[in-house]
Amino acid sequence: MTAEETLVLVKPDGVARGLTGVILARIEAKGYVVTDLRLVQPDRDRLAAHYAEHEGKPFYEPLLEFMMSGPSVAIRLAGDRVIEGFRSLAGTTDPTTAAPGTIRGDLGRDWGLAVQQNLVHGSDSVESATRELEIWFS
Ligand code: DAT
Ligand code: MG
Repeated sequence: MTAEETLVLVKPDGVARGLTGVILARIEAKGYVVTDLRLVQPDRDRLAAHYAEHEGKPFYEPLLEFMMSGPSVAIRLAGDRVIEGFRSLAGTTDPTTAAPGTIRGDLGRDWGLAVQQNLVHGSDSVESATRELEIWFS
């Protein structure tokens, strides 16, 4: 049986702040396996596909602008229950209140912007993971 897979992104803030290594170290220390990894400068079409569920929300345009502001590191990650497990490692969306011990809680903060810069993305379901891996690794 094939292990579950998820898409993780180290977003432009994480790459720009030089945190790719510490984020990868946390993922590897947890025991998940990186099976593919690439530095990607996404265009608007790729991001619109990735964030389709958020179209029309107040933070949508700022989110796309932020995600186009620099490269992200796209990671294909494998392991049993990796979708749930990485979301737990990442912490909740708002970095101000994300639990200490999580990536967002330890390494992120509010910068007073229209969109939260919270360092990482992780797929939220098997369906999302399949869709998002195709978007970033095709
Ligand atoms: P997550 O990344 O935790 O799955 P999401 O899918 O709801 O969160 O939103 C995508 C990104 O958009 C999120 O990582 C940060 C930003 N965001 C979400 N809700 C926001 C809000 N209310 N205000 C500002 N930015 C927000
Ligand atoms: Mg999400």
